[in-house]
Amino acid sequence: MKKKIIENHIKNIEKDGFSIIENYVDKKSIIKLNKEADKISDKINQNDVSFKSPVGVQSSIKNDRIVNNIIYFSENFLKLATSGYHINIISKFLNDPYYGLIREDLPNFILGGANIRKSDSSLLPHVDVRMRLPDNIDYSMQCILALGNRNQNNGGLLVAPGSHRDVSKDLNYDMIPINLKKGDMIIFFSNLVHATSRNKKEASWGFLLTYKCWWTKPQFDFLNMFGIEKIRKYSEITKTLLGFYSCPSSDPFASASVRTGYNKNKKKM
Ligand SMILES: O=C(O)CCC(=O)C(=O)O
Repeated sequence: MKKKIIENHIKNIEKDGFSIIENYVDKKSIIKLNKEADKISDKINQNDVSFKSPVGVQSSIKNDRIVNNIIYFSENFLKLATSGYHINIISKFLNDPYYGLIREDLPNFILGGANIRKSDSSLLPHVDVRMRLPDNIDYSMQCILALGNRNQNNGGLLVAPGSHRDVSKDLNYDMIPINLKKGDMIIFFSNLVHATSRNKKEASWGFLLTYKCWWTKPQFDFLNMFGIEKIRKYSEITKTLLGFYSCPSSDPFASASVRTGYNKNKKKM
């Protein structure tokens, strides 16, 4: 049953560049996650000098409520980012088939970033990759889990279906709105042209996830952020996604192969 569902999402993503998992997270959990999101966000002072605003196209959302690395503050968000069948779907695209040191049916890609944002301001059409490659060469994917209804009236996502296979720098496409209900998750290629609509109603939280091939530059150094001792306690899949098995070593005697497998737990910092 799950296999068929996963295959259908893979087909949608290949064709359109995105797919929507409806009711991915149940309503009760969504209520809890919203409460937690509000609580964590209330504690963070975005006006503090240590809070770094988004840059480039993303600077338009600098005044929105944002919690970068929500997974650092919440085990519930970390669990959502590192488990569930969206990981199986993404493995199809981002797993390195030559990795060799982790079982092929398990993820060997990494989590690039995981933040929450309230959809107050809109984002212009953009892609979140530095190279738009033709054919089936993909190295970065994103997910948005809607913690409230997110649609064309309250800052929801707009996408240009099929644009993930274009290499043009001109991002002038016809866009369609993605109307997510709370608990729905969209998975899309980071090279799919996307934007967000203007918010005319009440903004809501979105949990924004970026996953990347293990060999790309990570957005965050989770090993140092969480601390190696804490990371060691997580499951093998969580460790992999946090970069534990593919982190460049600072040990001059370490192997030149950056990637390692589950049996090698003695990573030196
Ligand atoms: O916050 C959103 O809903 C979309 C965010 C987005 O487009 C991005 O992070 O690239």
